[in-house]
Amino acid sequence: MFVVIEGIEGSGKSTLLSGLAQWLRGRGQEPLLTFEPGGTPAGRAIREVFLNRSIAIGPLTEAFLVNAARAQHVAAEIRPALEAKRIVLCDRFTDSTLAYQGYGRGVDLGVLRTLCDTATGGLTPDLVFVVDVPVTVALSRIRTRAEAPDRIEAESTDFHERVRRGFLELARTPHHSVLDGTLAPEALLEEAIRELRGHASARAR
Ligand code: Z5A
Repeated sequence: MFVVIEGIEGSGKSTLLSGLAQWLRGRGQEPLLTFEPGGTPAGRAIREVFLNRSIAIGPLTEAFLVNAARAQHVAAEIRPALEAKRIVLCDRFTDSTLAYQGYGRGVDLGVLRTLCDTATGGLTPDLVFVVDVPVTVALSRIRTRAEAPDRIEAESTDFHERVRRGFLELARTPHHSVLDGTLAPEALLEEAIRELRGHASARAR
């Protein structure tokens, strides 16, 4: 089963992903925990360029970079794990490209869908959690960090609002589940586990 967690930065995705992984391990599973852009040595190298504000790149280049990392990630990590019947928990996937480079940067959504489909070879998640929080809440969480803001973090509040709207529009499908990211971490995890269980039993029927 391929599960993706999406949302604006600071929404609590990584915290939720760790909680889900721990819960699955407690049930004897060995999930693959992974993230984008990254997930492979090539992906991590691409991520350095992607997030580094001192290297000038345009929106289309951003889209190509994340999809170059994704092609390697899907081929080398995600597909083999799924073929081995492992649950894959991935922090961000193609919706992030549509939300950030599409809704945020203005790259044509049709072009982005073609790029993403090419990179994934048509692989789509079974379930996408969208952890939704107001931009002000998310930004206040990440502004406590010591590191300088990266290329995306440095963007305006308007940009992050467009990205949030994008995630919510993209979530109007049966394989998406929007979670309230203002809940306490434990309550958010409970919600996600409930959804995951419901989804897994629907798949088993
Ligand atoms: N990007 C893109 O543009 N296009 C693409 O196709 C892809 C990505 C795949 C990667 O950033 C950037 O790449 C990302 C989009 C872009 N940039 N942005 N913005 P990243 O990997 O460095 O980081 P991130 O994925 O955006 O998220 P993050 O910084 O790791 O945040 P998070 O995972 O959403 O949240 P967290 O780390 O779990 O929690 C953040 C803080 O909130 C932390 O202090 C927690 O203790 C706290 N927290 C967590 N949960 C809660 C709850 N429930 N309540 C209260 N406080 C909480």
